[in-house]
Amino acid sequence: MNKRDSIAPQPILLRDYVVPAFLLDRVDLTFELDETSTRVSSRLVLHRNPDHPVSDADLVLDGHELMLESVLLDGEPMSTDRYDVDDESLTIKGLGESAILEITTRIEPQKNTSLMGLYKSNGNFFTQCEAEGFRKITYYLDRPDVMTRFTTTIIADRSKYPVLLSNGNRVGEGQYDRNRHWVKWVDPFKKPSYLFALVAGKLSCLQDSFTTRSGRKVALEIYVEPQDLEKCHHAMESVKRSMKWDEDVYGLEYDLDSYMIVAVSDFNMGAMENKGLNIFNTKYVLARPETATDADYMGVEAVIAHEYFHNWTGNRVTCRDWFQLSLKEGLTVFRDQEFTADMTSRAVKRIDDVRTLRTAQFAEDASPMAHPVRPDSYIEINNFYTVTIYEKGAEVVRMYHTLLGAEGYRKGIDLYFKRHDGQAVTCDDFAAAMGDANGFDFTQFKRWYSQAGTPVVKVVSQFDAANQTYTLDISQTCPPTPGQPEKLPFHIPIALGLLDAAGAEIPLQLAGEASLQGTTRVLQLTEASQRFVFTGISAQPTPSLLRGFSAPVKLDYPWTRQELAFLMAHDSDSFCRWEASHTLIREVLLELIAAARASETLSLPGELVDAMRRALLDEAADPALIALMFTLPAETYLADQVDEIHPDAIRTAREYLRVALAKALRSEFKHTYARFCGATQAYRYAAVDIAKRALKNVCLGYLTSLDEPAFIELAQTQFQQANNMTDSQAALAALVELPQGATALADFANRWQDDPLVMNKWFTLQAMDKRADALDRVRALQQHPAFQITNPNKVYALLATFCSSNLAGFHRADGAGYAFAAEQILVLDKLNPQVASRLARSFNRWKKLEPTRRAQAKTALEKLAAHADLSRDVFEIISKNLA
Ligand code: 0A1
Ligand code: ZN
Repeated sequence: MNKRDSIAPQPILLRDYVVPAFLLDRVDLTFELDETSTRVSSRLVLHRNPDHPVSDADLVLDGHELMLESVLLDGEPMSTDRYDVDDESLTIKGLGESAILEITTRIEPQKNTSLMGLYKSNGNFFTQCEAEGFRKITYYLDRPDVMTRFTTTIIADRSKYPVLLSNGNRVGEGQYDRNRHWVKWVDPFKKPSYLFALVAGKLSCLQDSFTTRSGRKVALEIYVEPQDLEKCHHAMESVKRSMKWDEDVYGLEYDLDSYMIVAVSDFNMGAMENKGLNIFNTKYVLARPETATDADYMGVEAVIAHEYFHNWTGNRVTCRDWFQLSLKEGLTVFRDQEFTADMTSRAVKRIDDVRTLRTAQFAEDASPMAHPVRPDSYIEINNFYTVTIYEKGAEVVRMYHTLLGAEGYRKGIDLYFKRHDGQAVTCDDFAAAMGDANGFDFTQFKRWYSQAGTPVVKVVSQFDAANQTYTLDISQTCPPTPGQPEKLPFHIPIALGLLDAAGAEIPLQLAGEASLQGTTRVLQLTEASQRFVFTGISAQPTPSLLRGFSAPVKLDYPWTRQELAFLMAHDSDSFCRWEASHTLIREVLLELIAAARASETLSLPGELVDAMRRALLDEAADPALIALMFTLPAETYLADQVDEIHPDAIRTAREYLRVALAKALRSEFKHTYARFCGATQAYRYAAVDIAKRALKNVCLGYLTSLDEPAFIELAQTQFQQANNMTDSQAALAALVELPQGATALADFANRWQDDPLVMNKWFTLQAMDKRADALDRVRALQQHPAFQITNPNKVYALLATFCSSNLAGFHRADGAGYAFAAEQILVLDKLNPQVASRLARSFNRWKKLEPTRRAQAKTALEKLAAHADLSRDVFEIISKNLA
């Protein structure tokens, strides 16, 4: 990396962890908010940490982009020679056992486009402190293992900022001077700085309440811009459902008098669990049928639950350091997944989650950014809010649940809270609580935290008619990942069942067992290879493997197409029924991709058509599952299944299959569309209705791909008459690439130009355009008045969608997509490094591209790397890609 090397950002290492030199007894903050500069005064009551190895260590407070006004030690002004200030910190030498420091700084939130620390959005003030944003507000021990009680006083213009919020309980308010008022908040719970929040502005509030099971009444408040107040009801219902569920399933009650949610339209991520004052991207709060799809409704419910659940898993018990991020995130994602499964359809939720895991996390595991669930090094922690930490982390927690059963899992959770409430702990502490509560040894299991990569589990089966046994030889391997050439065997729970020739479940008994033990068994694979022998099996069974996706692995089993069709029709495990269809389609697609590369004629295998027809016509089946069976795997997922990526062959194959299925099942799709086409019914957010809409819209997609006037009219009619965004968006998606698409897009924009969240959908649909000029369209759309480069949602909707999901569009043979991405990354890096870094990840697959594109991508990456002033965020992605 040439001249950069000398000044290249250095990685932070887990093995360098040292406890903090000082601890905080309390902190009092005062904010004087103003249009041109904000003054932050903090009073820190500190004492030395007796556990720190150096007894006279300096106090090093983190601080970034701050203007220091004054420092007082124990009430006396400190002369400037008693402390050092640099770009990252304020260092104070020679402190005694305890000290009271009063520090005043100035900041300019109105200029802050990184959306970290204190910033403005649509005229209001917001904060984002996780992971290291608090240091952009004031000098502080900005690390999660320093927990203390906060009081916060906010002073601001009363007419511009009538609402002043922070964590905990409101204990006082008043008039400060002629125009300004103040509000004081006290948070009774100790917390790390990353959970601090402040909001000030003109906001309207939806109020409600929840009475906890012990009878305490909690005020629920959702704050939004006034025009959005009517879009908060679904969010409020979701809060109440989450509170109830956490009491019922985990025995956990809310602990403050009020629970506040604030929606902001400029936000880097989904939402943030600040104590008592969650701050949300508007995308995960606002919903009404005309503007939000079923997926949006589910997203709101899931993210509300996620942030609410963090109150215990994250806030009451937090992380010792950022390497332990999955301690709170993996656990909280598992909790929100189970909540959604209980609120909607368990099978559908599991399939959705597995699809995300496979498309995004398996891809990450195979990329230069691969890292373990507990990484051991990072350059920029903001780059580690990844699908590995979140989704794979949730799979790890799910495996404890699978290995221990619901009751044992709950015992482990109870012990975890009993031991660690109020503490900042590690993934090892979590594993210890799970193990100790159950007498279960998780030593080997913990390799899931330290080893990156997706294990491959190979199964070989053998039926022995003479001995009536069925033998499974199961072995595991894991491909190398950066810094980890060799892996040790994982502890893998493999849930499975066996079906007889009629499709019925066979009761199972392993050799050596005294009796039959159910029809679904969880085998524990701990060796590199192991043999399992089932006895009393009288005829060749069909195995149903990895039921419910019991481990985040790739399964290698030589299914025949007949077996897959059989499982699609008969498996009692809904996940495996879908999985069989997915495997069948994937295999067909891989053959089609190979044929497309070789310029051979493509053809559709009869077994697939028959199996899919049977599924579509099965009126007893859940329409949501059928819809999922007909949802073809993403181009990016297919790119991860081949040795060398030829984007055009992938697109040709996938489009061929779509149209060929539509031709083969034309009348069945037509019939099914008609069956579920209750367009005039009132919208309900209910699993049964969502399922019908999903299948109906899948059918519409196939039918319009036939390019027949009658079906295009069907889509146009649905587009015009839809009373909900699910149907409207699906119809628009079906039309976009047709000649009729332009009018539909214009109508849509005309109707929704003032609704930023709806306009995001409009940008996304066009970013996914499969026509050859997609890049030109994306460039043109950047000039649209609704596009703003400073708004992360807009960048994700248009630029990130194009670069990371429009495979053939972005990976153009001429390299124009790469040049475009590089140019946008540089622009964004100056405004918002986190967003820039997300875009930079679009290059993660570059090493697997066919040679021409690989060379083009490399050139673009090298050009980026040559910029000496990249943020740490982008530097880390680019340098790891080039390593
Ligand atoms: N803890 C949040 C995620 C989050 C992380 C960083 C943020 O700012 C850069 C914002 C939110 C969650 O898991 O919901
Ligand atoms: Zn989270």
